[in-house]
Amino acid sequence: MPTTKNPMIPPIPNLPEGCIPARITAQHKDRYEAISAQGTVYAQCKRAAYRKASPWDCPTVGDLVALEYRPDGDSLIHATLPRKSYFVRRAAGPVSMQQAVAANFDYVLLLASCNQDFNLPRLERYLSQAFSSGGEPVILLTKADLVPDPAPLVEAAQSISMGVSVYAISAQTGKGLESLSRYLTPDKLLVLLGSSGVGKSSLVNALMGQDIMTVRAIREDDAKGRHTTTHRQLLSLPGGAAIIDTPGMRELGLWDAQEGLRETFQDIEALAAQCRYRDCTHSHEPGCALREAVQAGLLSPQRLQSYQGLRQESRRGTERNHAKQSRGLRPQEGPRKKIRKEDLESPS
Ligand SMILES: Nc1nc2c(ncn2[C@@H]2O[C@H](COP(=O)(O)OP(=O)(O)OP(=O)(O)O)[C@@H](O)[C@H]2O)c(=O)[nH]1
Ligand SMILES: [Mg+2]
Ligand SMILES: [Zn+2]
Repeated sequence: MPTTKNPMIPPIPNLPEGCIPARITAQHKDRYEAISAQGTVYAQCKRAAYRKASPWDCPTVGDLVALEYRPDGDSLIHATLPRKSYFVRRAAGPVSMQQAVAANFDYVLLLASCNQDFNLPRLERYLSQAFSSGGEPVILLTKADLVPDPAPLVEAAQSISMGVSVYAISAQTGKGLESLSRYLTPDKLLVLLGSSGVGKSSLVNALMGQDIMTVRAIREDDAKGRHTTTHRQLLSLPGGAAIIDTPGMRELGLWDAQEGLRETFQDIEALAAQCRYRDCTHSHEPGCALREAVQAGLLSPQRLQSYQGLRQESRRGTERNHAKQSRGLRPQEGPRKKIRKEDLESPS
């Protein structure tokens, strides 16, 4: 019987009787692939244990679970253990419920490529997702071999990164990969986030030292990816760390990130608190602190624009999800009147 000492499977006290810890590495509908002291196993959720489970309770890639090992047939998952970090999306179904789509990672590697597809507002959006996940974000500018000097792009990314580290790397030449070693220590779990075609799977292969994940050329005309990776997959790296390769953001359904948005734009949110109207749209209202800051040269108009765009998109995403899932059960909202802060704050 193979016993592996894998840093991805820590000892866990008080598991249900007869269970061992296991880490979910992939999901195929109701069937899971996991690593455990028994090696790689296939497993399903134990019916009785998950009868009343919500989508949130169900295992996802990266989760630690309590596993009843069965040598002949699928093993049984008795419990999903609490998560220290996760990405969520709204689960399909009649009620709006959340579902985790990757869990327990330490670092979120945000990838953007040094080609014509480089786009700061998109990077800001990914950053907001990363901040709300509980993992520590790191920005990687991929395909650095395609530009004579990636420094200007690194600087541009730093201008919006809120202190998050930015590295230029190339999976093809290996340039810059050594800067990742500080994140690749044993028992650390990394997750990749970025649009299709930025080179997530290529980075995984470079770190693995062999071609495990399928990689496909991007479209020549607009440099967009072809959605090659369709499932999340956790792989153990040679040094003891592990990495979760993912499909692009759209496939992950991560468009609803109000909370992370707040962190990415802390500076703007702090300023916005000084607008005269509490529900200021920062477009035409008198006493708008944001427009005043732009006029005074204290805030870049592009940054305000990208904040506005993301806020709208995120709000639309939320509304779309709510609408889809509550099927008209939501009360109708009338037109809202502007509320003055003074009206709320002064005792009357
Ligand atoms: N020049 C150059 N090309 C790269 C580099 N890394 C990846 N590519 C190319 O970019 C294309 C897309 O790479 P993938 O690794 O499949 O991208 P992905 O992010 O996994 O894409 P999806 O799975 O669709 O989300 C392939 O043609 C790769 O060869 C790099 O460092 N330099
Ligand atoms: Mg891929
Ligand atoms: Zn305002």
